[in-house]
Amino acid sequence: MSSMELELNNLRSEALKEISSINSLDNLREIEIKYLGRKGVLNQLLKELSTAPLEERPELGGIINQIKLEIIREIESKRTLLEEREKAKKLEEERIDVTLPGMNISPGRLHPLTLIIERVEEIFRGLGFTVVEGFEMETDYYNFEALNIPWYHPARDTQDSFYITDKFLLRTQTSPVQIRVMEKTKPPFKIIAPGRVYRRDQPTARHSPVFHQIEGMAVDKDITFAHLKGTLDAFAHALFGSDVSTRFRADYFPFTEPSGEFAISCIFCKGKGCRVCSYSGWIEILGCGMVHPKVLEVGGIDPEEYSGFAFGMGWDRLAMLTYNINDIRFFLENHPEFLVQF
Ligand code: 2U9
Repeated sequence: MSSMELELNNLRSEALKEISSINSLDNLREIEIKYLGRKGVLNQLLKELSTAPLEERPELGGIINQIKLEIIREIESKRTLLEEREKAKKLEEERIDVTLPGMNISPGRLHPLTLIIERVEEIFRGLGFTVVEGFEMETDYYNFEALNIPWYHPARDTQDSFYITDKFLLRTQTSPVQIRVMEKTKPPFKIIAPGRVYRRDQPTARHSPVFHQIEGMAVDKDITFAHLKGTLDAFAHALFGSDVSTRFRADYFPFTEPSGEFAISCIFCKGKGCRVCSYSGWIEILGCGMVHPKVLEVGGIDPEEYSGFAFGMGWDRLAMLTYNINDIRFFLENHPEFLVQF
C-alpha cells in the first residue's frame, strides 16, 4: 500500500468515526461541508491528484471517489436518523393529555321572566290566543283616554307616570296594544300582550318603576263572563297545577264592566294560611272583566254586536310566586349570582 493509500485509509476511518459520533443536524451540516463541500477535503484531494505519478492516478482517483460515496451514504443515513429523532422529540414535547379536565365554561341561561313568559305563552297559545307586542312609548290617548281613564284619574297625574312631552309617555300598562289591535282587526280575536311598563314608584321589594305585565283579551259575538272564568281557570290550573282552587271576586277598573279579581289558593300553604298569603289562604294573581262597551266603541268595534273579556297580571309577581323570589328589583339588577339559580 502506498503512503497515499495509507493516508486515504486513515482519512476514511477518521471521517466515518466523526460522522458516527455526531448527534445534531447542525454538526452534521458542518461535517458535510468539511468533507464534501466545494473546497472540502475530498475535492482538495482530487485536485492534489495531479501531483501524483501518472500511473497511480486512476487507482487513487477510484479510491477517493469510493470514500466520497461512502461518506455521502453515511451522512445521509445519519441525517435520516437525526431527523427521526428530532421529530419524535417534538411530538413528545407537544403531547396533549386528553385526560386532563376541560375548562369550566358556564353557558348562558334564560332569565326567570323569560322562563315564565314561555310557559304562559304556551298555555294561551293552547287556548287559541296569539301573542302581540306594541310600543313602550305611547300617546296619552292610547294609554289612558281610549281606556276610559278620565283626565282627572290619579293615574294620569304627572307624579305617577313618566311623561316625555305633554302628549307622549312611557306606557303604564300594556293595554294600548289591545286598543291598537281592535282598531286594525275585525273580531273574532284572542290575544295576549306581554311587555315592559313604567310607573313613577319608589323602588322597594314590591315596587319597581320598571316592571312587566301580561294582558289578555278575547273579542267575539256572545263572549260572556263564563268564557273569562273558564279561560282563567284553565290558565291557573296549567301554570300552578290542577289541585289549586280559584276564586273570583268583584272589583272595579275603568276599562272593564263588570270587573273582577282572580285568586288562587295559596301554593305555599295549600290554603291553610301563611305569611305569603297574609294568612288568608288566597293569592290574588290578576284583575279581569268584560271589556267596557265604551272601550270597544273607541276601538272601532260595535258593542251591540260584539263583546269581549280582558285580564291583566303582573308578570314579575307571577315569577316571584313561581320561584319564591322576595324582591322585584332582582329582575332588573341581573346579578350573575341571582341569574345562575334558574
Ligand atoms: C283593553 C280593555 C281592557 C286589562 C285588565 C286588569 C284588569 C288588571 C292589573 C293587575 C295588576 C295589571 O300588573 S297589574 O298592575 N291589571 O287588573 N287589566 S282588566 O283590561 C283591558 C285591557 C285593554 C282595551
